Amino acid sequence: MNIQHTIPTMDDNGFYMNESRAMLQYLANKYSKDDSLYPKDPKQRAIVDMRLMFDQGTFYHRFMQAYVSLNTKFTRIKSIFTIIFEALIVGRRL
Ligand SMILES: N[C@@H](CCC(=O)N[C@@H](CS)C(=O)NCC(=O)O)C(=O)O
Repeated sequence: MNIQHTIPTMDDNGFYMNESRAMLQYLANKYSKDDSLYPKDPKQRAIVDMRLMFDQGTFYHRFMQAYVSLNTKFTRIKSIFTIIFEALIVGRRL
């Protein structure tokens, strides 16, 4: 179904998709009763596409970079406190 084995993955009657933003575009194109969610007017649609690309290419990317960086720092700080705890409380030598 999805060779990347990521979620979300979608099965629309045998038509398989991954990539969440492409799914949203497909679902709006196929099932929307009007064009309020995904406008047909090129300029209006461009605004929606611009926000989808911003989410994918800028926001998500930078958020994950920040998360990984913070998580790495947190792990390092935790290991320092573990060493201090073991030295002071458990009595292990530094
Ligand atoms: N660009 C993809 C990202 C998909 C993705 O990375 N999904 C994550 C969960 S949010 C996942 O399945 N990770 C597991 C993995 O990469 O093995 C989308 O928007 O759907």
